[in-house]
Amino acid sequence: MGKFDTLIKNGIIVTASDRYKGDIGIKDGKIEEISLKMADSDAKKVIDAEGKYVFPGGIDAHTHLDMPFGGTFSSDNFLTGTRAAAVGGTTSVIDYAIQPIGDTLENTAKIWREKADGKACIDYGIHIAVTDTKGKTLEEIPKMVQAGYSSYKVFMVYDNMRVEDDDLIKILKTASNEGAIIGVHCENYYVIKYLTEKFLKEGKIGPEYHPLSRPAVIEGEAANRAIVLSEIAKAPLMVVHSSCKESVEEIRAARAKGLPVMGETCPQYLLLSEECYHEENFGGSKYVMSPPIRNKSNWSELWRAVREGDLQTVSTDHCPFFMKQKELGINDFSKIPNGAPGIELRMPLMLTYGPKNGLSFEKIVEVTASNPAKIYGMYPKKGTIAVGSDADMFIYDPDKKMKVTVNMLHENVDYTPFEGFELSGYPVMTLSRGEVIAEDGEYTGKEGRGEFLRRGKCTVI
Ligand code: DUC
Ligand code: ZN
Ligand code: ZN
Repeated sequence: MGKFDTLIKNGIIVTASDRYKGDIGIKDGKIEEISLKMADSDAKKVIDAEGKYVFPGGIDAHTHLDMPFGGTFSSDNFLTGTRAAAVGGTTSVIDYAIQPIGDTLENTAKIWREKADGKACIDYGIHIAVTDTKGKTLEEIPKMVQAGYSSYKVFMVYDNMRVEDDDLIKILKTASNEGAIIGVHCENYYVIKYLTEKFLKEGKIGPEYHPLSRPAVIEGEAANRAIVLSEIAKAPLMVVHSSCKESVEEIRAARAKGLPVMGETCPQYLLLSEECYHEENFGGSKYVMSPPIRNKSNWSELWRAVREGDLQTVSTDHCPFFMKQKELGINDFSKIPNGAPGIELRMPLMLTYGPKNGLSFEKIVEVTASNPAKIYGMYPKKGTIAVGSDADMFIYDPDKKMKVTVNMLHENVDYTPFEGFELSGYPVMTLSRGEVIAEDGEYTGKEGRGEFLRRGKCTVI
């Protein structure tokens, strides 16, 4: 018997820093050896990746699986969502556990583990969204960080989830003392409330008013406020889903001052524009997410920010709802469940549209895999192709041209915001801890094989 369980040969291996043709030997779920040429006889199973790329498995650090929102639940659970992720080349997710008001963080984590364990098909971590600081919430943070929940989230908007600025400072202070990072959803609650009430009173009820009720300027304002609060708390900060120039400018200015501030964006903000809200027959509701899709004048600045390192990660904010669920807001745009799918297409979209916008494949690996692993305490177990790392990878065929249509996807939802997008290549095989879990557009692994990622301390990059 060979010395490896699996050998991937002849592929072009891409990491955040390298691109070279080589062979990868895998044993017991880990990368055992990388060299220029290995013998087939060294392995029980040989995968020929000639003419293809081998990328580290994607890490989607921002998903909402099975999430309660606006009287319903996001339609992908841990089984369907992570299966779709695997087909699209993503091998780890970090999902947001939402603290039920009045509940403990420990129980919040338990609720989310029950949603995920036995269902997740790829490895998963959990960020905890702190929604209620009454009781002993803050005191729980040190032990939760020890247990592997090393990142937190705060919403500045949404009734039932948001916290006020004084609580945000306290969470920033407490979590950062433990080496955790806080991601903040930055928008101005009171302006949204004011504009929403005004539009509805004027009979302006359609999805096209969603973006008008949440203008870019209030994302910039809230990002600035979160940054100031983090400076006062001397805490690192991640501005999640930055959608526009206004918030990018705040992140950039903070970093230029030397503050430990980082930023994330998502493919929908890089590729879609606000005209989508005018799609007929309530079609605009497909794009109702927060922050909203912006004017296309933001695209070049967002791509620049990813290219030049002002933004460190590209995640999805995957939060799908069927059109039937979107209809909860047929007579009131503010009742449309916020969110859209994206978990399956992130890697193929980035690998097609990134290079057209000046991103090398190495840079794409950095923002979709290596940086999330580093920031969220998983590197080098995850996020790279290196000896000793988990054998999480996907093989990408640059000749597999595709045109996106919802029917080819595995997400549990009846539309994709990227319908009709051309793709210049596609993942043809995904491995997680050395096991082939997706091949030629189908999930082939066992259901529920994903493991909880007990993450270490976070890092500012
Ligand atoms: N934004 C969304 O669009 N959905 C879920 C949560 C969020 O912040
Ligand atoms: Zn958010
Ligand atoms: Zn989100």
